[in-house]
Amino acid sequence: MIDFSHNFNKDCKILVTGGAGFIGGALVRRLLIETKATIINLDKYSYASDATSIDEVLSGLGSVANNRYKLLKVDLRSESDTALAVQMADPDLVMHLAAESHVDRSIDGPSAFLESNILGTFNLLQALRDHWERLPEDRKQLFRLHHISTDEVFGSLGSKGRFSEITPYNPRSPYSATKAASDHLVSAWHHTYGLPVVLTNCSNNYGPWQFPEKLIPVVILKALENQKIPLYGDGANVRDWLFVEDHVDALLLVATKGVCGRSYCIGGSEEHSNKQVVESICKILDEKLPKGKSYTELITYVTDRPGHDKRYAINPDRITSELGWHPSKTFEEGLITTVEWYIAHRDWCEKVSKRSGYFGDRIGISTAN
Ligand code: NAD
Ligand code: TDX
Repeated sequence: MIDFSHNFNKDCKILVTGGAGFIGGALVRRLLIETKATIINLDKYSYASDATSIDEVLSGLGSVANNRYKLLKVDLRSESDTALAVQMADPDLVMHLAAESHVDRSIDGPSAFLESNILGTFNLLQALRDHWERLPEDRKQLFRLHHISTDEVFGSLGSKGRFSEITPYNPRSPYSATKAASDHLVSAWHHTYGLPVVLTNCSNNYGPWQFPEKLIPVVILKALENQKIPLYGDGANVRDWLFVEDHVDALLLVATKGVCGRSYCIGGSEEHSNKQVVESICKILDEKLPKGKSYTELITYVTDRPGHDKRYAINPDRITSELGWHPSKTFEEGLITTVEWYIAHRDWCEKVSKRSGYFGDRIGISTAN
């Protein structure tokens, strides 16, 4: 683990957007545990939000930590609420993770993605520009917006090559198109208005507390419930997997040491086909919870995702050589940790499923409207 405590003293105010989501939650927990800074979590509390993990950390840390944490239930789609929230937070650092994040949902309902990911980012940028321009010179010099984005903005790879910071943008799903638009807005606000920004594009994350709609939790939960495990298309699509805590390490490094105006690609260098991922999960479950026949028998090939990107892979040379970042967990290690976590937290999965009304049904194959 990397020591960031010296970068965030008690006077530092960090605004995290999307802190009630999967990656934002992991970031907020780390900031609470490892720094003395004040953390303001701005989140609209969507179907994908849950603060159980943050509440657990807060109750372990006691009243001093509680005073360092504020939750603002705010929707970035509202210009006035966003402006007010930024005023109240008065941040020195902003880490912007709030977004609609599930590709399948973006196929069924793209407008929510345009609103949150594009309009929401625009509202935040306008509010931050106003805030930054009014800051006293010493705080103005240190202020920074860190925009957290995805490798999906680069499109789909063939069997060779990897994405890097100079790869041209070529988004192909409604989700990735809106994330690409938000990246461009952030970059434009830097070049036009001088807003100090850093940007990261990361590959697929996995780990504890991920809402059960993404591949890895879907597979674990379907297997535990003895239901069919859906593998889209021929299962040959490849993703580059990164354990969420390693992403948080990278984010903290870029936020504190990254060069202003620069972007950094983050990836685990762990390329696996979906079929390999699903079979690995089944193998872990065969060992941990044997039930007579292998969980692999539940694997079912289903209709492919429309426009399904074939392969993502990140070349992390810049963040490795400039900032010294390396992932701490292999995919094998991270997957065992994750499977164990979901086995032990089925009550949490039931709770968030009930609250959101999402019970693992197939989404993302209807005609977009
Ligand atoms: P998530 O869906 O788990 O969490 C997103 C959070 O953002 C939710 O709590 C939601 O309520 C909040 N949010 C959405 N729209 C909002 C709005 N209009 N106003 C306020 N809050 C809003 O997503 P995640 O997987 O934690 O991803 C976080 C960020 O990281 C996203 O920007 C995503 O594009 C990016 N990212 C994710 C991955 C991944 O594999 N999950 C990989 C690379 C980049
Ligand atoms: O049930 C499934 N079966 C299946 O075969 C699901 C949910 C997915 N898949 C496939 C589709 C993808 O090829 O698995 C792969 C991973 O799918 P997702 O978990 O939906 O992730 P992906 O579409 O790759 O996008 C993720 O990584 C980049 C995150 O959701 C994004 O927020 C992030 O930007």
